[in-house]
Amino acid sequence: MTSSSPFARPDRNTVLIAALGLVLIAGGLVAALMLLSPAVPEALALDPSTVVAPYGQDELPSGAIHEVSLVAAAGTMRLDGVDVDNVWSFNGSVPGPEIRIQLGDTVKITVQNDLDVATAVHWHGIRVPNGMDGVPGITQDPIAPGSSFVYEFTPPDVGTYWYHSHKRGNEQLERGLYGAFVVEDAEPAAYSQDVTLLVDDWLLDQVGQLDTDFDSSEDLHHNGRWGNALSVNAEILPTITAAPGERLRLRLVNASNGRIYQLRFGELDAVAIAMDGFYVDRPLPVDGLEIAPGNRVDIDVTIPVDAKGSFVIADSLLSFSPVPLMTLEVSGDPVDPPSFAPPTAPVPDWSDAIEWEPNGTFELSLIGDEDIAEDQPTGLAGDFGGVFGWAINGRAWPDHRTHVASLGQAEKLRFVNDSGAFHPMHLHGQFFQVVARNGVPVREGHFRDTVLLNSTDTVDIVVVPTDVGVWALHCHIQLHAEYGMFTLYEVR
Ligand SMILES: [Cu+2]
Repeated sequence: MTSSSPFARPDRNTVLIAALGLVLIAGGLVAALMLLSPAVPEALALDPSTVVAPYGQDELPSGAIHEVSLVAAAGTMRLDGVDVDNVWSFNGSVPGPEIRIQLGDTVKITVQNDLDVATAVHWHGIRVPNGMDGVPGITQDPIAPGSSFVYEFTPPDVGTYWYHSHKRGNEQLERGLYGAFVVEDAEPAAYSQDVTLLVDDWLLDQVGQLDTDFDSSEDLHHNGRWGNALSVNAEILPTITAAPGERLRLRLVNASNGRIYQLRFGELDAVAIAMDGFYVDRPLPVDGLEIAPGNRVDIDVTIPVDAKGSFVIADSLLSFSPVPLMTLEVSGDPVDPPSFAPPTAPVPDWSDAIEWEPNGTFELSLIGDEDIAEDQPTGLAGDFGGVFGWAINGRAWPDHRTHVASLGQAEKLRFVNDSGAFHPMHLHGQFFQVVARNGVPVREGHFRDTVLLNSTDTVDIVVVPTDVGVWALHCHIQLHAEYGMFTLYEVR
């Protein structure tokens, strides 16, 4: 950590103590509520057409093709006054170039790998044909050093997405291989500014260089790699400038390897209008919303006409020590605030699913070497060190059981977290709704592609599989996925 950095390295023990506190409370609750949940022999009838409709839009391809070239290579990044060496980025910048298109447009993206190691790029949250999903070894061969791969697809949904390396993410994401991907509304609401904010935390050493222990055993055993320098668009405590009365759409992406954020806007009135790309059915308060690795949240904030000066937007996950993320500097002549209702979209109510039996249960845990076969190939990262792995149903990748789902057939899945650590579970290729937490029905009013499980949470989701193929289902804490918490979800 550099002496000029205002941020203290997060104390992992503090995070763990907080997590374990939740364990005790939630554990009892789960046990009590599970006993109360009736077993239903068969899922209630549900017409998939009523639930599939809000996902896709019948937009025809516009015919516009955006040819994009992304070159992955090592370079240098200026952070907190220091040239950080051996950052890996797309086109020499962190984040990589923002890809911003209209609904119906096609992208043709050539990824050239000028790194010394193989890579692949995943378009997080975008429903792409399976072969374009960027999961090496599953949907494509890794892009070898010196070679390239062309991704071509037409995103079917508007929203805030992002792209990132899906190969050895604990190192490649951490070094900077990510960028934003926005599919604009056909008729965008009249925001004064539309700003993309990729939030990331860097783990820097004493001289401001990247800590290169990407496989730290301590991080691996706990909640992944948490950095000591919080950045937005790879800038520490950047400033957004706005005039009084302006209304901003902030598209926030959590690009961190492991860190979870809870934003605090202070005196500013901010509501969430989209989660993981999709509009919510009613605006949600932003304060207190958990934003886990992989999650996106779109925020609608209006600067009061009589406001002036600086407003700090902070992360308050650890409420006793909020960390400033960025500053909103209000200056200039006031403007008339754009007047329109925050954008929303209808989201079907699947709360009946509380009665359904899960079609699949995914127990998340840490397993020791006695559970891992000696001849088992190593994990995605390569090296378990023969000690332990993060597991789904007792199996650490590549040991796994593929879950098979039927196209268009709604199903409930249950995640059970017994591990004492956080796990933001990410399903590729489909969206889902959370319908229960710890046996208690919830109506979130939005879809997701990534859901956070606190240390002993049980979470039920409903998925209507909309795209065939073999999709990844994994924890988005990069070290957890890399060391086994990864399985497959096949839609036939
Ligand atoms: Cu995890």
